[in-house]
Amino acid sequence: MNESIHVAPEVADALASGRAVVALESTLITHGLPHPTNVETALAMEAAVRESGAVPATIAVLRGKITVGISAKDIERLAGLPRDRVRKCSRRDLPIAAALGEDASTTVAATLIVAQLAGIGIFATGGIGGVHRGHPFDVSADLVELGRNPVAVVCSGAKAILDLPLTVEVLETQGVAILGYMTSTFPGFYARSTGLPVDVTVQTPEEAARIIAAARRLGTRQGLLVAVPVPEPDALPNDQVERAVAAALSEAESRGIRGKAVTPFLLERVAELSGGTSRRANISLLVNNARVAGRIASALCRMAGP
Ligand code: PSU
Ligand code: MN
Repeated sequence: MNESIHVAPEVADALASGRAVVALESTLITHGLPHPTNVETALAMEAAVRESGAVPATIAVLRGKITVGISAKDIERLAGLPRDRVRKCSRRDLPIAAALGEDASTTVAATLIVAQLAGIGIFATGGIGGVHRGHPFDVSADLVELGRNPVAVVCSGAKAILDLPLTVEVLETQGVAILGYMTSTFPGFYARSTGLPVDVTVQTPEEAARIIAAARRLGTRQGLLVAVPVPEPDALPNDQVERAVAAALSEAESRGIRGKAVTPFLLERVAELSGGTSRRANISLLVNNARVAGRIASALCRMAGP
């Protein structure tokens, strides 16, 4: 095991005995949701993973230690840190946070790297990063790491603030298959569908697990996406999402928001502009994705046998 990574005893035991484990990221705690919704949602995601028979492993950097399976206390501590003072770690930031002894969160990109190093093959989040609208060279490192790390990411597509057709193109370039979970179209994060096609539709956790197992046997190094639409009762209509996203984007442009600040700013503004309905959708899809990831991880363990 990589010496720079600390794995909590419960997670280490589960991995050693071949039990199901699901990785969870921490940027949604520090930058994706406001306090105390962030704590509640992170804990609800862990509970959903447990209910589906798997062990949750929320990943973050704690006082410089890259940790797999942080405690509820640590989740609360991270959640209470001021957003502008906590580092949102992508691949490039991990060594900085580690060397400076910081408390920091991990994005999808960094969580993929750490999960892979720890031997965890399933990971749940809300929406991955992607290609930004009007900025085709602002491409989230999430897409690059998906191409490099053999981990299945359960998500509701990419965040609606992005250029989704271009994001799907880059996923194709990176060799990342999209499995539509009970859907034949790529989900639109707050909305159930973008109308873009997926590579294959799966109807059950077992069907998803079979494809993930085949990828592992083949030994190709890329990840794949299991794309799960937001639960129907909390979904927003596409036109409502588009109106809020367009307004938030033009504000970000005029305020000159750049780099890693773009996504947190847009999520926050869309939530305000939608009267909180986008946030409700975001929480709902996060918890649902954690549940689905737990079921797929459990199905993979059953396939592997005792
Ligand atoms: N999913 C959510 N909320 C979030 C994120 C995902 O529902 O805040 C985070 C993930 O950590 C993802 C990051 O990696 O947003 C994308 O940031 P960027 O666009 O700067 O790569
Ligand atoms: Mn970016």
